[in-house]
Amino acid sequence: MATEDDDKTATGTVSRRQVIAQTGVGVLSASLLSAIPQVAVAAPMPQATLTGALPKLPPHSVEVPNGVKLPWKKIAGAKVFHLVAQEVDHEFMPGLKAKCWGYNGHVHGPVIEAVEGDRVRIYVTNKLPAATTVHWHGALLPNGMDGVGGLTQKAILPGETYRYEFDLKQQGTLMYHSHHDEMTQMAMGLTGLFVIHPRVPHSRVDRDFALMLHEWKVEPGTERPDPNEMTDFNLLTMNGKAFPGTAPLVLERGQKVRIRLGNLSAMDHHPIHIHGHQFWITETDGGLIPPSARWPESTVLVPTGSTRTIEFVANADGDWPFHCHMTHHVMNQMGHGLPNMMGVEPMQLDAKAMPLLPGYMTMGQTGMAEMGHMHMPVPANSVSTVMAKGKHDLITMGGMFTVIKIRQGLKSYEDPGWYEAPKGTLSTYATAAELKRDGIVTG
Ligand SMILES: [Cu+2]
Repeated sequence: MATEDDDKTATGTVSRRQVIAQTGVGVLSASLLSAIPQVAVAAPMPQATLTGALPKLPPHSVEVPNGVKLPWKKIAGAKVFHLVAQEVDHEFMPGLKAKCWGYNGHVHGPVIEAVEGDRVRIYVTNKLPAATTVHWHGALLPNGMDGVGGLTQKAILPGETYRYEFDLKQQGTLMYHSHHDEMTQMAMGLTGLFVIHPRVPHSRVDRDFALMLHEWKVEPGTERPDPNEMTDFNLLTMNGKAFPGTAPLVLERGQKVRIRLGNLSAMDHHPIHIHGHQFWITETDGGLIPPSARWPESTVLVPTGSTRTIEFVANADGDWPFHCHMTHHVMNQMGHGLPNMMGVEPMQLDAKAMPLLPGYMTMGQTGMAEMGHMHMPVPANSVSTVMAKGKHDLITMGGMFTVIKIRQGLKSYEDPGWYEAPKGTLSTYATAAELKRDGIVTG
């Protein structure tokens, strides 16, 4: 069985643990559960002016936060890759692990990176307990290389290795995934991104990131994702990580940035939103959007089975959220069977329940953020709903969420820590003098 070796990065620390009981109450000792872009034209955007102190990235190089790229070697004119489908001990975030299925020891699989016009030869070895195939999602290729079990090829049995070989006739952000028992195998994690750079660059960027979006059901206390889940996903990830397990995207101010987003979630699209900036949507998995047809956005909808690529200039310092805007996708391990406790006055209920259930406490009556301040135990292999510690307080989001950290004068792309807001640029408690000056009556 493979283990991951590159899962060290986290933007927050696990400092508090708590849980939401299925009934909407927490019981300390009981079994608990689940709980317009700055540029005015579509393209091109201005180039960044950099100091030269930062690491130079090679051409045709995509960065994979929390992930890796698949190595290759050139043999007789072909780029040769080797994917190994296997069970992987995967950590979604500190405190939450599961036995998933991935490739080459990673969930999701390593990003395959190549250049338009390349001939690729990709060997796939099946070390899973079940038959599998690999489909090259979005690729223009011979039918027999399409990787659809039963239809275009025999399934790859456990222990077998198959060869896929084709010319890359396009550029863009594609994906790869199992196309055999799809429901089970993709829910277990058998997906990856396939980036094909154009032979002649159509727009130059300083940074080029690849993020795969996914959704999972991992019942607290269990060790495997549940592939039968259709609606109640409790773990939403970017590159296999749930915040605070996601690595920040660290940018030098002024850099031009591309982010490629792929989505192979079972059932959901993800509207991915950026703070403090605007971007252009430049590509789909069908290729480049002509500049005249692009439009500016701060949220891009990434349908399942699709990729979307955005480009923007990182022109404002700060710690900016970059996250799915479906609010249940930015919580960790929510139990969706919770009753609505909003507005409930719990005092009498608590008084009556205490003698029967020592430690009993009603929770959720003003929302979920309160959970973050309670020190509650959680079941084995589960995490709290709200738990990331930020600079100013708890961050009341998790899941499909990361932080874009923009600074000036970076020496490296390591996490620079939290942003220090310059004097006069931080929202703070309004003073009595300010309220009086502006005629604000607070009641
Ligand atoms: Cu989402």
